[in-house]
Amino acid sequence: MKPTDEQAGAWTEAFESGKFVRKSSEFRDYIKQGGTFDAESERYHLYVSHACPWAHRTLITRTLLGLENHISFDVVDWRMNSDGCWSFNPDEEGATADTINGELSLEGIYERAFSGWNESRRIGTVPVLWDRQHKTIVNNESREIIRMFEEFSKAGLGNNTSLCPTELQKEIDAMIDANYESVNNGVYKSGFARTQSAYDEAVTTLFARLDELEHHLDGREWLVGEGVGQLTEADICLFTTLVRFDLVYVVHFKCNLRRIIDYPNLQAFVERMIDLPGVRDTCHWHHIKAHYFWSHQNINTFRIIPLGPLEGAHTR
Ligand SMILES: N[C@@H](CCC(=O)N[C@@H](CS)C(=O)NCC(=O)O)C(=O)O
Repeated sequence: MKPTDEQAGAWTEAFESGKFVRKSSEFRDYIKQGGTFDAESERYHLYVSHACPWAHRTLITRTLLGLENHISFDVVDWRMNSDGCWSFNPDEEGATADTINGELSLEGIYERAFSGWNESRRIGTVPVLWDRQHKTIVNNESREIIRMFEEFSKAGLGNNTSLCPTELQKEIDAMIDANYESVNNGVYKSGFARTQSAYDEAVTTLFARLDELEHHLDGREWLVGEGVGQLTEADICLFTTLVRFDLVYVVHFKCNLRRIIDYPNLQAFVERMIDLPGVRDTCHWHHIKAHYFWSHQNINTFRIIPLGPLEGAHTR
């Protein structure tokens, strides 16, 4: 269950000529019917942060696939310390203890799955999918975790819907790919840029893609599929970034050419997603806002949390 040397390595900030480069995730096993990690009820557990767009994907997918009674979860404190480490703090509203392993920090979970983790220079990220049976991390890459949740439907668990029907899989993957570097990771590349040119490039690419998506959503409800489209993983992956945009990224990551509220189709898309059953309950505005402005002291020295915006997805 150990990550390979190639896969391993801290996610965080490897900078190449002032550009933020995201490291790849370390644990890449898969839930598969009849496999080492079989799709079974009450066997798997998610560790998430409500602040994190990547972790948010997994909670929304869990809800939309009706897996609430099959996959449990714990929530870290919104405060990420200066080393980039997450901790458990049940006294914080919306956060929990580690109810499975009793650890005080996420690093403890990683150490359990990979002995020597704490001595390595790696830093544990959320989301984490934990297997109670093998007492290890199955996977810590959001895109793969949401895809493997489909296996539960195949095992007759959940509400028998699919967010990645086979006939749309290619289109879904192409859409997720097209939005990943430009938008999902693009906001981080903008915010963590250490040169003007790296920032300029990230922001220009980000808004060029948002313009395209605004156009793409003309007359459509969802990103992929015939006609108005149908709800898929691609929508979830875009949504968790867009819903944080006006609240955080415009100011904190300097993504300020426009706001999402200035794009009628993107704003309508965000609202459509929030109105899906159960999705609003996965949005924890305080965790989102407080986390970014407090945790990245390198770009917000005095940890001042802005009061606004007065209106946006979070006030709906
Ligand atoms: N590729 C990962 C990225 C996960 C990730 O970077 N999560 C962030 C929170 S938004 C994290 O835990 N970072 C730890 C740190 O900043 O040290 C995924 O999509 O699951």
